[in-house]
Amino acid sequence: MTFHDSLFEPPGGEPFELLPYDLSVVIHRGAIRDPHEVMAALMNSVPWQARQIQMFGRWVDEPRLSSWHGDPGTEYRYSGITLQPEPWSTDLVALKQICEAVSGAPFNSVLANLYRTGRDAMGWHSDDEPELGPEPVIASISLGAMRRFDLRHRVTKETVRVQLGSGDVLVMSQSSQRSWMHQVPRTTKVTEPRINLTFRQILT
Ligand SMILES: O=C(O)CCC(=O)C(=O)O
Repeated sequence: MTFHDSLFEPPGGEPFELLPYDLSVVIHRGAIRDPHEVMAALMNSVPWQARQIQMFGRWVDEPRLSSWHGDPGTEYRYSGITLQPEPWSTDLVALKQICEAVSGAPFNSVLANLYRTGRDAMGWHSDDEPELGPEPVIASISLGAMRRFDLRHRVTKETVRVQLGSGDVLVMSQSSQRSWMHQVPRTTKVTEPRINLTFRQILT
């Protein structure tokens, strides 16, 4: 198992590739300025929803709150549900533009997730829905509580772990969604909320 933490990171906070092969997941530490203010604004302005999703044939509560925003026509289907996009807010457009500048890719939608405490989580999955295309670029903003993010290779089972802090941006691209799965595991150590925004380009 490979464990990446700040010991392995280059000094000065320059972008850092997390994956050893079948790339690419690059972390941009502190790419969002004033993350505390951004988090506070999104806590109040995003229409957070508790949903039920289908897991192994049963309907269960999603272990987090979420909200899907995007251009008209950007439907998102996962775990037995189809989300129609909420409109963009000024804050979300500003964050989208930062992600487009950081990644060099365009985005037409964003999934916002609110992890209320460490009890909320995201299980192992890849963002490999057909509407994202074969090699999607996904930019992921973290705000609020620091949470562990794990990546596991589908074949070799090699695992990469990283702590995502407030203001960090992760850019996942190339074959990474085909070759690697990711999760945000449950933890009893975190009591504060975290927001994650994954900007995506849905093929309409
Ligand atoms: O919260 C995170 O950092 C990851 C979110 C995620 O995996 C997703 O939205 O697909």
